[in-house]
Amino acid sequence: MIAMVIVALTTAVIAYLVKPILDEIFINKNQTLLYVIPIILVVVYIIKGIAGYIQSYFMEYTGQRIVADLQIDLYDHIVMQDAEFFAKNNTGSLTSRFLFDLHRLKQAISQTITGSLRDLTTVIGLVAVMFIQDWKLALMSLTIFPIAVYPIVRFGKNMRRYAVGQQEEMGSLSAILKESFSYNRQVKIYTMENYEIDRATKSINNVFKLMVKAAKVRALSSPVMELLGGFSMAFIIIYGGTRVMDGIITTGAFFSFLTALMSLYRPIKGLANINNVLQEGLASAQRTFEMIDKKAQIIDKKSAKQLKLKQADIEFKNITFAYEDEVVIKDFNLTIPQGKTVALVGSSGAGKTTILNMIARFFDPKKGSVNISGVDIKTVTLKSLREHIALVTQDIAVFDDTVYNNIAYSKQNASKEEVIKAAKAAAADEFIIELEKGYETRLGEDGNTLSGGQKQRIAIARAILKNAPILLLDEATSSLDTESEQQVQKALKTLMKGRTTLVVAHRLSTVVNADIICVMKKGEIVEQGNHKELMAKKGIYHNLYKIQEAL
Ligand code: DGT
Ligand code: MG
Repeated sequence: MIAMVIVALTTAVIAYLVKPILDEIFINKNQTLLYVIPIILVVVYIIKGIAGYIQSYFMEYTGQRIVADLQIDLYDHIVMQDAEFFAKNNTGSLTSRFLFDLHRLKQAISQTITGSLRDLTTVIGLVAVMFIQDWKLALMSLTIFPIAVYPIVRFGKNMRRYAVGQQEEMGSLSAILKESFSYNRQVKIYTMENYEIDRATKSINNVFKLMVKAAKVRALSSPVMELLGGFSMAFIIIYGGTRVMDGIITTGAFFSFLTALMSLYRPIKGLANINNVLQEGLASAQRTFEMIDKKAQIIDKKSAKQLKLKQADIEFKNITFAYEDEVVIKDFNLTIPQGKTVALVGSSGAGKTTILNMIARFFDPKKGSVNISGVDIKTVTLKSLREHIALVTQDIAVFDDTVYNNIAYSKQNASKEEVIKAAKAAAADEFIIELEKGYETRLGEDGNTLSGGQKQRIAIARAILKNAPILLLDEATSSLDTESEQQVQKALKTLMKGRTTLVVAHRLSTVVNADIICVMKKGEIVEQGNHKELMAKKGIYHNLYKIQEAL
């Protein structure tokens, strides 16, 4: 801020110096001042240069630091959000908020808060010079000033409208691009290339139209401004010239006045533009802080204790669960005895994944409690609870990192031997060593270099490495071929030994060995027992099993 004030002052001083330059050097032909004034001028420019450097650098530094701090805050915050938050928010829009909103916020900060201060002090300094040189002329000029400022404001408003339109259109264009590129095979098989080309062309042309409109305003703005400048200049020359001829002011004073007036253009333009930038920045700030103010619902209680168990049993007690207002589980009761395996089977949408999600507290039930070895999981810390659980899900998550790091994700300090052992147990070692760089191969986005079954085995190896007392498998072997499924099943069998396991599977052949099988329908258990008992019952399970056997 100090540097800014210095920049403003030196700008005014330079305009002021025009008077002695003209009057003393060119008109009075003063020999000493011929050398003194240029030296003063150079010194003033040096000061202005240094102050200008300092203020630009710190302005940028502050703006960037604010963005970086906000990004860190926002990231911390988003990562800590509940599963519900991620179910509701589109990852693309989260990313765009993260990058673009904060960038615009930075521009608003550097242009309004800091830029306006510099422009305002500069305007004050220059107007002061104008009044010092000739207050009457200054008053005259300032009354015609609003006429000159009006078009600037007008142009600014139009520009803003086009900018907002551009951003929206760019957003839909990027959605079109993303979809048509990543669903490329769908586009091809349904021969929708032309449809997609039409869609993209329309969107690209909309962007083009808005860009051209903005260019038109921009191209028009400077001739209009110059013309207005020309008019005011003509008026000032007539009025000021008369005053010089009448001997009221000196030639130097007049030119100093003119210099100050012309130097006003840039800071005034800056000030006129502040509102636009500020509005955009405020919109971004609002979106950002909405996100930061949103508190996660599933967090540790103040009195939360550490859960520390070698073995565990799980009990669902009178659970009622709803996504928003839609009840999907009602009065659900189930006990998974320590070290036993319980399987959930049943039609798609029955609520199996939902049951699993509650154990890890991705979601909390609306009523009832989930207890682990008699302890309500809401009374322990999330971290200690989740340390007890290994999870392999329907949607397999592979990070864009090496195979080694992908497996070691569940145990940061795992040794190389442990990782390989886990991979072997998951029947993954065999294909990993075939990869170009073995365990050091990078998997690429979404693990695109692997097949679905290979990714699944990596995820299973990760779960094996964690060595947790509770194991949750949600369709963990669904994308394996029969041979590797058998291998993985064998691996899982060793893994399940002594662990409390909840398995969800559509293929009943994978659950026949479970200690208890629960058949679910619309959020309720409709049949329960081991394979033999359920087969003898000749109910839903029996039917399902017969159908699958026939396939
Ligand atoms: P699956 O995986 O196809 O065999 O089906 P389940 O048994 O795992 O079903 P689940 O628990 O994913 O879904 C149960 C019901 O809840 C189903 O009607 C869809 C609905 N549902 C699942 N996840 C969400 C969610 O995140 N939000 C909302 N509003 N509803 C959800
Ligand atoms: Mg499911």
